[in-house]
Amino acid sequence: MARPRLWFPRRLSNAALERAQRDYECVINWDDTESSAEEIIAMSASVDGIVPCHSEFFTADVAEKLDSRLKIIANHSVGVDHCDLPALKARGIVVTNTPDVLSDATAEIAMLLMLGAARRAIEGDQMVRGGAWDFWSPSFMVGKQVTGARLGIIGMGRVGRVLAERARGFQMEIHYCNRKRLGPEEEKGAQFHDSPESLLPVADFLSLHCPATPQTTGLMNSTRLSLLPKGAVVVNTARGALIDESALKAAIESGHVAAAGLDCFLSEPGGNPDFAGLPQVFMLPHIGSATVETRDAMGFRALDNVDAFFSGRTPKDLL
Ligand code: 8YV
Repeated sequence: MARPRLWFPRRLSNAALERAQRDYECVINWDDTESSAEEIIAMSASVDGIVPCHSEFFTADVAEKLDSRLKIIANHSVGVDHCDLPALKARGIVVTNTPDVLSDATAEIAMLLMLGAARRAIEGDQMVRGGAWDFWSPSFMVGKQVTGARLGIIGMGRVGRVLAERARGFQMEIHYCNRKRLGPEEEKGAQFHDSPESLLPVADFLSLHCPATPQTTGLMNSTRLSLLPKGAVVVNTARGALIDESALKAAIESGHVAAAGLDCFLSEPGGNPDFAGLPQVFMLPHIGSATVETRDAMGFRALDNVDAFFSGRTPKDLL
């Protein structure tokens, strides 16, 4: 029997692509450019599976036009807001993701953003790097202390729980809001809040870890930002859609929010140029899961799902 044919619209790690080429007939976009809806639709006629990233969009319109040859979309991402799941299901296309394996790397970036935003890393780096450091005083570059502060986590899934674990190393007091309260062994003393409205007033630091859905889009709007304690720090490593970016900018400009650490934006790649003039905003280009170990693990997890599907088993991460 001919080997299934897979399309890799982005350049995954070498180890993942080597394994894929060993086991499948592969079409790899070595140029690593983004693909348009038309290109995705055209490619679906000549492959049995696609292993995309969050940068390939499978909207309802695309789903409707995909060729019936395509059987599985094995995402190389945990987030699947780029996929219209009901529309793909209606076409009989199996969709999987890669949970678990990126939790450590993403929690590391959340910690980095939290520390960097609180301790003014960007301002400091720019000053020293630019040769503009010509003064020192005890009242110079004073930031906000992370150790012992209250951390509010919205979305206490895998990444949120790893972040809580790292934050405990900084003696932070953990508060969280989640659809479901965790059991005591997972909560580890963290305080549950049944709504963002209850959580936000105690969040000296706020970190977002929930998926982007129609319900969470614009979650952090001006009303909710105003519920944070004055001088709070906002961190986002989940999805740009969770934050109303102009409301965040206004909250930083007014001083209500002291700083923000952002790894994702409404518009990607590119980010929001309106933040560029604000030294209080520490920004990264969506690299939460970008470590060698995690990229390999994500590629392998996506391929595990493909292997299961083509050998007639239910993929572990079937959505
Ligand atoms: C990835 C992500 O960088 O997993 C996700 O949802 O946003 C990131 O980890 C990306 O999707 C890699 O394919």
